[in-house]
Amino acid sequence: MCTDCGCGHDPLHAGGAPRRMRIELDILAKNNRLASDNRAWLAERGIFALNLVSSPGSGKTTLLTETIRQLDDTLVYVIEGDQQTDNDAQRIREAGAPAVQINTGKGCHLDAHMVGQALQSLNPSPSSLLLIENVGNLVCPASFDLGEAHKVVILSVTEGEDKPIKYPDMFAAADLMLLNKVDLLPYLDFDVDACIDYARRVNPNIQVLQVSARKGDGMDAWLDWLIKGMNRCQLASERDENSD
Ligand SMILES: Nc1nc2c(ncn2[C@@H]2O[C@H](COP(=O)(O)OP(=O)(O)OP(=O)(O)O)[C@@H](O)[C@H]2O)c(=O)[nH]1
Ligand SMILES: [Mg+2]
Repeated sequence: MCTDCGCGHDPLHAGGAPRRMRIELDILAKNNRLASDNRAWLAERGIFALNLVSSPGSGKTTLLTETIRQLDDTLVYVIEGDQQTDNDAQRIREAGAPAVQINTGKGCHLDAHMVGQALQSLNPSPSSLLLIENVGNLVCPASFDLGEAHKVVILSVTEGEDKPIKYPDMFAAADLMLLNKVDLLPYLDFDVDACIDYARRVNPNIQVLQVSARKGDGMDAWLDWLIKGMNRCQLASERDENSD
């Protein structure tokens, strides 16, 4: 349970004391203020920021390294979140992008304060792409805004098609679901249509792309989604600059 990080998910004491609820609300309110600061900082610079969320092992880092390799004429920066190790940041650097690793220790999610600090050391260039890989956890990161433009939830086909209805908060918070490891579909009984239907039951507006970070299927559509987002973000920042 997450008392250490204060994210408020406590299966043993669900519906607990009012004091606990007040502390949780204070933590989320403080996080939201810091997330707004991050969002303003990113918007001023026209940086398109995404918060990638999923269970452990869905393929987030593999997707990021492939994305960095394929977007070789785009400035990409990465913030990595894991409880321990800097394995993922090393993988990102090997793929050619600057990365900062945050270790959350007992914590099970990134928060806006951590990301604000990481932004200061990473110092991403204006008009760049910032990819934040959250700690592998399909529950707690849903509650914590980091200042991103979109949450992108990655679900791999080895996890079972019912995850969107079992962990609805995450799929409700995300604007895009990447269904990863589709190269494994021939060996599984995963029902893609049912999975998409479940995701749209909790979030009728969620976009869905089917990808294989390992084999490359669907990567063009994902890269296209990223580039359109970056262009929109840049235009909005130029509009704001001209209206000042
Ligand atoms: N077959 C297949 N395997 C994949 C694909 N994407 C990732 N993997 C494998 O899945 C495993 C986990 O991949 P990672 O990229 O480390 O997953 P992650 O979500 O970053 O993991 P955490 O950071 O620990 O949460 C690795 O063995 C990858 O090679 C894919 O599209 N197809
Ligand atoms: Mg990873």
